[in-house]
Amino acid sequence: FCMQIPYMQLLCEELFQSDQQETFLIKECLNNKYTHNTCKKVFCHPWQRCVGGSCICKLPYQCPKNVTLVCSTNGRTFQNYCQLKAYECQHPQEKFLSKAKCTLSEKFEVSLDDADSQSEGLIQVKLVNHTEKLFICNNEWSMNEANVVCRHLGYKKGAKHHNKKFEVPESALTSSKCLHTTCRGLETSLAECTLIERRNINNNKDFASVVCHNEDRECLTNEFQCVNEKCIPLHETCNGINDCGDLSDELCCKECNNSFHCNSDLCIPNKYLCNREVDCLAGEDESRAQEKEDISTSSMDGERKTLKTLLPQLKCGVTNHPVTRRKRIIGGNTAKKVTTKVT
Ligand SMILES: [Ca+2]
Ligand SMILES: [Ca+2]
Repeated sequence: FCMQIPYMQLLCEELFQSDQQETFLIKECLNNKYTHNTCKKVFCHPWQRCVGGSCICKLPYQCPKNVTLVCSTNGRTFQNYCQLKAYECQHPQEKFLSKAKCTLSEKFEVSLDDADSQSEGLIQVKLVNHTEKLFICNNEWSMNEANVVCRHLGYKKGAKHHNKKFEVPESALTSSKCLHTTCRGLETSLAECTLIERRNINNNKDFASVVCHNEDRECLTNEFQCVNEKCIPLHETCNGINDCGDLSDELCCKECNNSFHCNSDLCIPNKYLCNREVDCLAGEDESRAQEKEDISTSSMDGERKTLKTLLPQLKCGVTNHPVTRRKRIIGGNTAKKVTTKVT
């Protein structure tokens, strides 16, 4: 409609530009179509390697050995999570199921509870070695988790909304527990996320919901087009949350909203600061000395971190990390000790 009337076109362009100015996006950078697989922006997964600027699949044997046995959805036991993920990288139908040797016919199930649609609703999960289905708690529920739920259910672009209200069914009203869920946002199965059974405090009926992305359309002027062609509101760019699902909304940011700016113009969540994992390529998220509790929980995220520690990395702060001194040999002689003054 804008484009048909010349003076309206000008007005529209101005409007569009003012929308653009409200964001921290770097326009030239967006042309490169960076994603979570661009290793000049982010680290590749431990089951990938960086070749020519892109993360590509490792072969399972290139993974570190002997971490923890894991089971795949096809009932095969792998030596560790990295080996399974490296295999999945080339055979996407085989996904992570559980952190143990496979036992007969165990299933991890995710379903959406809504009478009218298959692609939206409250989320129910049946964990491995459990019989009951639990709803997901709504606290700390973000697009990171919603994207993983939809991807798990086969919606490649992930989620469209993560906070739509749905009617709570009878079964949920009597439920005393819910499942607290945190994901990194790039998992291919919800089973890889941290899932913790929690008492449903005060019988809160506020459960997590999701609307999965099952449409293709042009993005509006107040929307950002992700590299995977999903449309998200412009104000959700550069906020540390992987709303796109392929991270493309966080990779070209001159500043960040409520999140941390890495030197590579990537925004990461504040909770990734000094969490003993390097998230910014140059390690600036871990280079500031900060007091932080160890929040390690049992999940594949912990396993992924363990795998990452086997790769070269930086340490957080300056305290509590004794440096091993080695005598360096230069030209066959022991190097002289150099005294440096600390000011
Ligand atoms: Ca975002
Ligand atoms: Ca970090």
